[in-house]
Amino acid sequence: MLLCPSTMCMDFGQLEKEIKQLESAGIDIFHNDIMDGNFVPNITLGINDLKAIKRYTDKPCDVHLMIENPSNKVDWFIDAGADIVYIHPESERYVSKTLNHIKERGVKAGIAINPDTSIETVKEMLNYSDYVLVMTVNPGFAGQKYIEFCTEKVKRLAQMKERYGYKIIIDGSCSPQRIKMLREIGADGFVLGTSALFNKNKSYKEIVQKLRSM
Ligand code: S6P
Ligand code: MG
Repeated sequence: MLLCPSTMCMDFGQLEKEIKQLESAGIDIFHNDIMDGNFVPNITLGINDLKAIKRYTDKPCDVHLMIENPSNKVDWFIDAGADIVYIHPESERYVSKTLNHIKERGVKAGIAINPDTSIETVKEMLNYSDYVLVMTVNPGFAGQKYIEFCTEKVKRLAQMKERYGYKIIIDGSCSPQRIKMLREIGADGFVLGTSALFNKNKSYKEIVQKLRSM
């Protein structure tokens, strides 16, 4: 099970300490939410934040690009050290072309799909996707409510994943109970934000151990 802490939920005033504590807790991938204020109604991390995070860790770092027309910007993030690049098909005209470009640059490519985006509309893109990030909230903010109808999409994507060879990561309101349920239906990993990991009275280590033992 891939556990991916959402770095926008970290205390950036203690960046190095946060990263080291998350690493020693046993997380797998740092999940970096990049927003442009247009595709989503918020602005969060940018290129310099990614560079700063990379300075303190050798763990893989993804970028979840919630930006309009990412095709001409993916290189900026790959140059800054991204190991996995997620783009939203809703924001890009030639999605497979951009996914292919990401792979040609030697990093992993993924599509991030909004709650309103159906599998039918992204099926072709699965051929070029190493990861599928299933949004179970509308992107933009941490701490939102899980959208129940997304569970069905996870089930269907799980049935198709052997054929295409992608991994399914869930992003949005991943509480311990939901992680257990979604894991059972075939999800491979989870973005951990306020629902499971941050602002709790337990250490990251305790929380991660508990999630892994469920
Ligand atoms: C939302 C973003 C996510 C959040 C994550 C927070 O737009 O893409 O990655 O950071 O969902 O987790 P939670 O548990 O607070 O919903
Ligand atoms: Mg995200």
